Amino acid sequence: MPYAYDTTNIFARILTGEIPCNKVAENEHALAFNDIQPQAPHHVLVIPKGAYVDAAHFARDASDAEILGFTRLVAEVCARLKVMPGEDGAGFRAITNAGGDGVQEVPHYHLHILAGRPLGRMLL
Ligand code: DGP
Repeated sequence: MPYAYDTTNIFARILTGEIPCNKVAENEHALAFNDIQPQAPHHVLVIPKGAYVDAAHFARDASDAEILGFTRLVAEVCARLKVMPGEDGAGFRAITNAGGDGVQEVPHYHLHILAGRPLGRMLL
């Protein structure tokens, strides 16, 4: 099934530099920046630089290099935030919303990294 990617979505415009962001880390394939509506003391969004709508689209169509670059940037963000599990009781939660039932607002794949307080169990 082909995915229709909306090139005008807000994260596409952050990637072009049209809209500013508070950058946390970046590599060839991915960008990490602070969420504009933080739900925890640390709330970072990691996005691929390629045009992927959601996690399933990315997992299916991204190249190995893109997937590796994205994954390594997640690790870099956790290291920068000092929330790698094992570092003084730290830890984090990584979640992604997709589609209507997932209540995804921005149609460019993004992983939420939440940390900095006990996050409690996910009760849905
Ligand atoms: P989701 O429901 O997973 O699509 O969440 C989208 C997130 O994106 C939400 O936590 C708020 C954040 N967000 C929306 N617009 C902007 C923006 O212009 N800049 C930044 N940094 N974050 C944004």
